[in-house]
Amino acid sequence: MPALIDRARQHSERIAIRSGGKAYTYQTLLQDAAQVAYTLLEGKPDLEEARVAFLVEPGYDYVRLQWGIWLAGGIAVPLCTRHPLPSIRYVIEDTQASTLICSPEFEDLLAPFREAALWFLRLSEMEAGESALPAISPERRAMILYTSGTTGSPKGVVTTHQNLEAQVQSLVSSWAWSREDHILNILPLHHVHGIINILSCALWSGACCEFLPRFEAEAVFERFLEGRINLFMAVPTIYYKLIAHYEKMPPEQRASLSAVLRKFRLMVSGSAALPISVLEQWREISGHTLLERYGMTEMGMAISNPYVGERRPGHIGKPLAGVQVRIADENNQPLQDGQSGEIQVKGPNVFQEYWQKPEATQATFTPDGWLKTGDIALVDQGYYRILGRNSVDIIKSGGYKISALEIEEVLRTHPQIKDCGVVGIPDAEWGEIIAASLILADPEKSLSLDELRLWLKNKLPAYQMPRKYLIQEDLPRNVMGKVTKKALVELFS
Ligand code: MLC
Ligand code: AMP
Repeated sequence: MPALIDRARQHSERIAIRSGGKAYTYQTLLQDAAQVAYTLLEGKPDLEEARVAFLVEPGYDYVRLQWGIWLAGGIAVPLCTRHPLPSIRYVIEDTQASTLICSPEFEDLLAPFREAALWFLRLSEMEAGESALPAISPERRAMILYTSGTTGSPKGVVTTHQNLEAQVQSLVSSWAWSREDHILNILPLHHVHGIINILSCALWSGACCEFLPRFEAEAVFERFLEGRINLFMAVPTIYYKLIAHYEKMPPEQRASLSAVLRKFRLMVSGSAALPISVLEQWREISGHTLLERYGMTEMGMAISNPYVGERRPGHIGKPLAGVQVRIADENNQPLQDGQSGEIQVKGPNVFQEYWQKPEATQATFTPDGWLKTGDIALVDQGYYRILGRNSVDIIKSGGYKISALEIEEVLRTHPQIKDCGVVGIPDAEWGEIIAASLILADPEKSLSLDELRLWLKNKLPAYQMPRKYLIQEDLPRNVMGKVTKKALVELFS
């Protein structure tokens, strides 16, 4: 049994999950996850790393499915509840999922798969069983999460149970998690921030993870005011939105909220650069200097400001326990402190492979096994500071990593669009927002942007939608004819 699940037996009577107005103990979670496992196994001894894709809102059902898949020896493939059908189809087909599980609200969306040769399971169909569950060794593959890159389609990041345990253990010790902790989880559960840093660290520690199915500032503050929650982790956009909501509240409500926030043990920001202005405003409101940390789907967390000690604004901190980090030049040679280069990472936390993409896997590691993150940084008086990325085609918006090239590909399939260029432009709330420059197939015919938005709606998730458009005769190009994205960013700015 994976160590994360085995440990739950030490906390059986404690509350593991609060969701949908109910509280579930570790004991209940273990029993319900075993039911999922028996149902999936159908009497077989082991799922042998079959991919099980599942689509449920963040909450208790998500956790029991994830644990059930692991107990049965499967690979968990969480699907994004906000994705349109083409993105969901891509993941199901790319992983060659053998089973698809969903809650009732997603049955219509997933109806096209009912005919496919995969097993379509409803949440209500879980059965009890008694036979022994398979032994799962730590090297076995546990999870596939999808991430966008600078080439090709999204890639499935495969992590083993060992990788996940290393990612969790490093955070649990660095941030002093304990069974007394109670965290609110408002992040999507198809990315490491919500899955590892919040959910799995809580369950590893015997703590309680409380869910809201989606982020809403008012609902978050209501939960805070109940007084149980003592830990919070989110992307900078969420802190920005919380600050905006706080500023609209009447003074007496602000005072009681600030008083509650001051009692929190820890508040963390990550997944994108935390603007110093947000850090300072949140400090005014809550009394906390947000702990900023740095991570990536392929490795979990690698660098963090200290739990005890100076949290330096504008910096991501120092390497976490058990994680090796270096700054390297274009030839993968390590650089001195103060010199800027790529962040490269090694350690048991680093993922195993991109699902069935050996060339992409090889390209993301140096010949001596360092993960090339693509993030450019330098070490400044012992603290890492991010300077940018080595590709303009990667955009971070609301904490989501987005490939400009994938959006361009979709736009080019529109009959009225001959060519296009997509860029991220700086934005205080979202980090970056997506902007698209369009070259029309027939300049005589106009293109309605409202119609374009409607057309895109079934093709791209909301967070990948361009927010600004420019119609041009041609894109800015260099002497070689290559589109210069930096010039495009300036046009929008
Ligand atoms: C949504 N909207 C956007 C947008 N996303 N506008 C600009 N840019 C974006 N990226 C608009 C919608 O169109 C809508 O507009 C309005 O905002 C509300 O939409 P929503 O979908 O309801 O948004 P909301 O739920 O408020 O989403 C905001 C958010 C979300 C911050 C909660 O983006 C989020 O959950 N981000 C976290 C992603 C995450 O977990 N990343 C971690 C990756 S792991 P209108 O006009 O219709 O109202 C990783 C490693 C690491 O990075 O280090 O952690
Ligand atoms: P993802 O691929 O979605 O896991 O996103 C990983 C990327 O998020 C990293 O490669 C960084 O570019 C970015 N990131 C994560 N944390 C931070 C941070 N604290 N500051 C700046 N960028 C960050």
